[in-house]
Amino acid sequence: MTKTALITGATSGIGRATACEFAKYGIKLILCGRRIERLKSIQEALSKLTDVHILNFDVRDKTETFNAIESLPADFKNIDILVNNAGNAHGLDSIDQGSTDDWDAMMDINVKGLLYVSKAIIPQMTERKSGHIINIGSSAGKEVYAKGNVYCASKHAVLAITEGMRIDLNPFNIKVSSINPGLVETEFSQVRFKGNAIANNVYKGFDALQAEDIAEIIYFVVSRPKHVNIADLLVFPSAQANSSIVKKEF
Ligand code: NDP
Ligand code: 8X3
Repeated sequence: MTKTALITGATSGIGRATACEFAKYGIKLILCGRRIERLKSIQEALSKLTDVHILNFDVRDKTETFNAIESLPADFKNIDILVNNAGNAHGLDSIDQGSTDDWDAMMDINVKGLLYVSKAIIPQMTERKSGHIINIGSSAGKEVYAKGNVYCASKHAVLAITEGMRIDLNPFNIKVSSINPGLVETEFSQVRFKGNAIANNVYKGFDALQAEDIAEIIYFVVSRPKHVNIADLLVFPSAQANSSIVKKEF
């Protein structure tokens, strides 16, 4: 039977690549993000392969999030796969220098946004006693690096929430998986450094992971047989050995 997946942060990077990967296999898609024009153009491109519905909301806004998911048409209502991917780092500063606005953004988007989207979707999964939730964490959720403080905390929280979800949702046959990438070349650094030119240096001379690498892994995880759950996966580029190796001064 055709599955339906909801992907947050589908306008860019890992989320967009995952949408393209899923579309190849005919998975029906609900694509979410704030940038509506991007959502429309991705919808147009992928509609040649599968059915695509778009939802335009900010995961920081609880009401918007619940209303958007509530608004899904009947043929997109039963979500089999939730990919909680929306998120970013904001700033790279030592704890004494960090901006409280950046801290708010990371906790509100990466942690609370993930919770709001999950809360809106989990009841229909528990009712049907099936589903698969993929939370995109980070190597930063396993190991703290210099100046990563609050971003690392947000991703440690994602890992803890993932583990809690796996325990609580196990009686409902819902699989919960955490995928934790190292450095992936996306718009991530443009956001972290707020468009500053130093963002261009992050991937220079470094063979980073590409969004498609992670998308293929996500598809692999969701396409395992019913009795197999890949619970927690850490993936680095070959050139990266741990969380701090790439944290040079940009
Ligand atoms: P991108 O910046 O390319 O993509 C981030 C996505 O998140 C965009 O689609 C953006 O959509 C969405 N997003 C951001 N803020 C909000 C918001 N408030 N409401 C709704 N959507 C939002 O980065 P990546 O693809 O790299 O990041 C995806 C995930 O992967 C993140 O959780 C990130 O922490 C994680 N990750 C990234 C790594 C990397 O090195 N790139 C490594 C490890 C983990 P829009 O702006 O349209 O709303
Ligand atoms: C994003 C990767 O190493 O910049 O989670 O924290 S890193």
